[in-house]
Amino acid sequence: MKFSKDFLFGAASASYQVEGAWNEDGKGVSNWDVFSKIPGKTFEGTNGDIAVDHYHRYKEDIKLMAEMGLESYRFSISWPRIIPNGDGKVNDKGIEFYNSIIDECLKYGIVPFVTLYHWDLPQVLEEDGGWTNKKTVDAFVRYANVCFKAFGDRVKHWITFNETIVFCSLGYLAGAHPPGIINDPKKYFQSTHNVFLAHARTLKDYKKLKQFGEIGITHVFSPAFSVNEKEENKFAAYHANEFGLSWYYDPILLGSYPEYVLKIIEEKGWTPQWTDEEIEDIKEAASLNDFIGLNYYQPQRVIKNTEPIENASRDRESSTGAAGSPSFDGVYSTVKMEDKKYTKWGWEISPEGFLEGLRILRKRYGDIKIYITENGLGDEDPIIDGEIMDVPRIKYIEEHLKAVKTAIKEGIHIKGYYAWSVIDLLSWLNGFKKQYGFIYVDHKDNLNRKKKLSFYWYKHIIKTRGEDL
Ligand code: 8VR
Repeated sequence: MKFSKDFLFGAASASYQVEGAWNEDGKGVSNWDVFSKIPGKTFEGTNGDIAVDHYHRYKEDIKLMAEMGLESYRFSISWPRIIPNGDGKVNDKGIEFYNSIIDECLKYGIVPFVTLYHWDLPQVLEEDGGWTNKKTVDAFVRYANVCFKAFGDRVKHWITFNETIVFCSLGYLAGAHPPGIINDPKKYFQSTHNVFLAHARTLKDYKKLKQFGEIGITHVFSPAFSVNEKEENKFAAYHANEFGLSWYYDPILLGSYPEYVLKIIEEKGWTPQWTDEEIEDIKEAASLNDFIGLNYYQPQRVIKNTEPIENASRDRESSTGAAGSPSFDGVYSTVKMEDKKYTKWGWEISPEGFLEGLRILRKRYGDIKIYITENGLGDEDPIIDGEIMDVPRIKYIEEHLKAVKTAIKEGIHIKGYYAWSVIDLLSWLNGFKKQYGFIYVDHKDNLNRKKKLSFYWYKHIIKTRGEDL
């Protein structure tokens, strides 16, 4: 089987992780510009001031993407580049930059797939309460409208938010992302609701503009599985999926929050402050949502937790995705299993978990349109005789693309696959050590670009539409 002609083979990036030029051409300061400079917050104090300098080298980078045969480039827009203080004057130079990126893509026939929010919030808004403040919701909707009007004639694929669960939980429970708040479930749930509201209102506005593109959201897709058949562990996995999956997918795809979670947060006093009108907006927007974007890296293996809650992830080290700590509410724990394979950063490698998760998703939400918006392997790539021999990455992507193929055969409606990442880039908490790209960046030699083995491999896969997989 070949992947159909309208299936998009792509790769992704995010503004803060690639652009650099953090204070150039009128860009405002983002929460990450500030947070990454607090001692101890990032690996070896790395930050995105320069990142991989995509801001100045985008032409070279997009040319390489074209050479690879990439059909679509998923990138994000930096909000503070467009509206420096979050809610005030629009920065023409920012608009100009993304116009150039978009036009450069289109020059080669690469479809731009744009994320409006991949975590870099204008610092002014962060200081005013960030996602816990409804003002941020209004400011986001306005920013989104500015983008639709500036780019919507050429951009027909929009993602509102990237991984709400990550920036909200690491921001308000683990303290490992801005604003660095530890263990505040009330604020955590409030921030998630405000993001869903911003998503809903943005969709309503987008449809009114009649630009006839598609719009959706990207979520982490990390289904939880019980480690065995024990009832208490099966219940732990159920609980993990209600809080980690249903809480995020239900409001977007069904237009309402899951009853199980609502009941518990009510008892605990964590229910967000919301109005009937807001709940109504979320309900209405569900039918306007065109697709769901899934970022899949690994499943979670879950048991009933027996450790004190204080041992939940509360710092950088334990917040970078490896299993082994209790959930914030102390109900379940994620564990590393003897018989599974893991990456150097302790992320499980499981294409089977991917396929199984897709089946579960279909059961709950029906035949929705899906894009795999991120999937890939973080590694330290071996260099042999000057060549970057990233064979494990090829293997990883190959196995996950096979799972996508099987899912499509079963009738699951997947319309595109975006490898994370198109080029080596800054990891939020792991610096430049953790590589994901098809294109290598030489930090010892002027950030020069070099094609990896996977570059040629992905090129072949695209060209043959995955026939050999
Ligand atoms: C996703 C994020 C993306 C990347 C990839 C890979 C980290 C990283 C945590 O959660 O959307 O920005 O972020 O995962 O892993 O290392 O920077």
